Amino acid sequence: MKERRKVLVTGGAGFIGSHVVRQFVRDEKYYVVNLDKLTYAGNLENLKDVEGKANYKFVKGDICDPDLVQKIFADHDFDGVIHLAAESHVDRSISEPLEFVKTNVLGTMTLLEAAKNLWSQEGRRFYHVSTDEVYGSLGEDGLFTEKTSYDPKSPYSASKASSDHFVRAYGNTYGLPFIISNCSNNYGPNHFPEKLIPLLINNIKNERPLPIYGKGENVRDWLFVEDHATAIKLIYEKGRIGGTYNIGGLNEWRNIDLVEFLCDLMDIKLGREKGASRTLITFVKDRAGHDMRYAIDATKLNKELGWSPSLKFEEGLEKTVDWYLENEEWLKDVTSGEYMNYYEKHYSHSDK
Ligand code: NAD
Ligand code: TDX
Repeated sequence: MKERRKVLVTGGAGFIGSHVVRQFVRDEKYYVVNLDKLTYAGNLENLKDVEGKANYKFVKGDICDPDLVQKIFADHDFDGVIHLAAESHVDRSISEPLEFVKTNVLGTMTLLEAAKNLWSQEGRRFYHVSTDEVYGSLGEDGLFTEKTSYDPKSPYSASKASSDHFVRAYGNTYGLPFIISNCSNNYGPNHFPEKLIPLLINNIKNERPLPIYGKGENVRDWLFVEDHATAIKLIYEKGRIGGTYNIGGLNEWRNIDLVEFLCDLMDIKLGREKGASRTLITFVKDRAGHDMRYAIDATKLNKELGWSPSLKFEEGLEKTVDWYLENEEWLKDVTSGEYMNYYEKHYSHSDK
């Protein structure tokens, strides 16, 4: 058998990362090393089905640790890096902005330095997975394109914009072969229940209040996580070096409309009276600096690489609700903190 292509995925135990890792491990031509610190957002239960596969290795560690990162690069001679590790929750970035600078900016720099110093550039690619939030906030009209100027407005988006800039600077200054994609809001299985959709699913299930910031008029463009992971694999394999790709679902929802739709869907799933869950909706103080609207134009990705979302939102949301209802243990472990013990339990007798 031909030698496998080695790829380093960072943040592979998180929400999107676990779907990316799974897609690459399923493809036998890859050998995947997953470097993840297992912060509160990292959960190895997301990856039970790939554990023990011959073409997969998990390394617990911090992308901000230069010795570790350099050792991993030296040990594996990767063809490429898919960098997803980050602090990802906007509300947390408002209360703890420095954590976001550390991981998202210094962590990215640590990886870039290793790639610059330890890679011969030929044939490699450093792929940074980023967000549409770097473009700021839209008014009622228009879409973010790859040419939209950066205008980040939260500490989270400022840290992601900064890391995007550093990736491009390493390309320009040192010739590092890079690709960046900027994606809209994801939803789907394994989403940590601090983010809107899984938080709502969990609260509806437990008949707890559904906190809606402000008037619920903010708009987000939602994409099923598997479709994002498919786009990432395609861009990694076929995207143009030095290129930027926007990824999005052309699927805008006002928060309040989404919440009402989800309430009605879950009433059916849970056998509750129609309208029961809507009574849980509670308007709360708005998020500081809350971006009004995000919406992505993914025409370039569609035209150049033929990608388009595979699922309609209604189907994706139903799949997501079904997953949460069928995976009660996952949700229980995550909300109780039990999942944090998983690493100790599963790896205490192995060298991983
Ligand atoms: P997540 O918070 O679910 O997961 C982040 C992962 O990174 C976790 O497994 C965590 O343990 C790991 N991590 C954090 N700090 C680390 C460190 N210092 N060293 C090593 N690992 C560390 O995030 P997500 O929602 O899966 O997002 C993944 C990436 O995609 C992020 O870069 C995010 O900015 C980007 N993104 C997310 C969305 C979205 O809707 N969730 C949309 C567009 C882009
Ligand atoms: O309790 C809530 N109530 C509420 O009204 C929460 C958690 C959110 N919201 C609103 C804020 C947003 O308008 O719902 C919308 C979605 O919020 P989040 O799920 O926190 O996502 P958002 O802030 O849009 O950012 C997400 O998408 C882009 C991800 O967390 C980022 O990592 C990604 O880059």
